[in-house]
Amino acid sequence: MGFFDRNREELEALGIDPARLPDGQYHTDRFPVLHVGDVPSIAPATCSLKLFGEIDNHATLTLADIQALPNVDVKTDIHCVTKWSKFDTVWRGVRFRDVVELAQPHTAVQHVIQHAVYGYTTNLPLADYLHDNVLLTWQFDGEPLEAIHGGPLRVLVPHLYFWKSAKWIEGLEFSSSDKPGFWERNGYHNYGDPWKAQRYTND
Ligand SMILES: Nc1nc2c(c(=O)[nH]1)N[C@H]1C(S)=C(S)[C@@H](COP(=O)(O)O)O[C@H]1N2
Ligand SMILES: [Mo]
Repeated sequence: MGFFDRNREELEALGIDPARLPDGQYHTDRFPVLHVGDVPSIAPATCSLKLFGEIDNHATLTLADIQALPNVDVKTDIHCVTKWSKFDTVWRGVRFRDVVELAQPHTAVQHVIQHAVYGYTTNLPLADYLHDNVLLTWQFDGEPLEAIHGGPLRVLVPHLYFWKSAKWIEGLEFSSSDKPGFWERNGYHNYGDPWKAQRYTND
């Protein structure tokens, strides 16, 4: 039996349904760290989020402004395209859709591009940001989000591969046209649904 089958058996032995693992994924209790470039050191006091593009409210929100929106706790599984999945991760943040509402996008907007430090970007349809579990988050497992995991502030889009969740988020661009992001321009799928194994461009 190979590694992936053993990994699923381990889950069953723990009383966890292996059907929670998308095809080709294995579960881990660790929290791997993955990104391009260095870990930036951003003080919470200087952390901000610029809303731009086709919107009525061109605002720059401070971390405090964001934290003043209704806070929610989300417990969810996450799936990285490098094949690890982690179950029952717990995050506190604000619903992304509350920030969309604040931005007041024009009716033509169909895409939101996440802009993070060092030019990392990732794109998704506006509709994907409206789900209950999609957050702007500053807290993992009851503790302030560590810089290595994107602190002070990152995006969480748990229903897609984890590259769609930008760490060190600093801007949200609202657009009527799609703008493929960093990995999307470099061979990865434009959408990235782990349940359809949408890893590479033509998957
Ligand atoms: N700003 C930024 N965000 C990023 C990345 C990155 O390189 N830069 N990598 C993505 C990828 S490929 C993954 S798998 C997750 C990893 O998040 P983690 O390090 O907290 O596990 O962050 C995503 N967000
Ligand atoms: Mo990733």
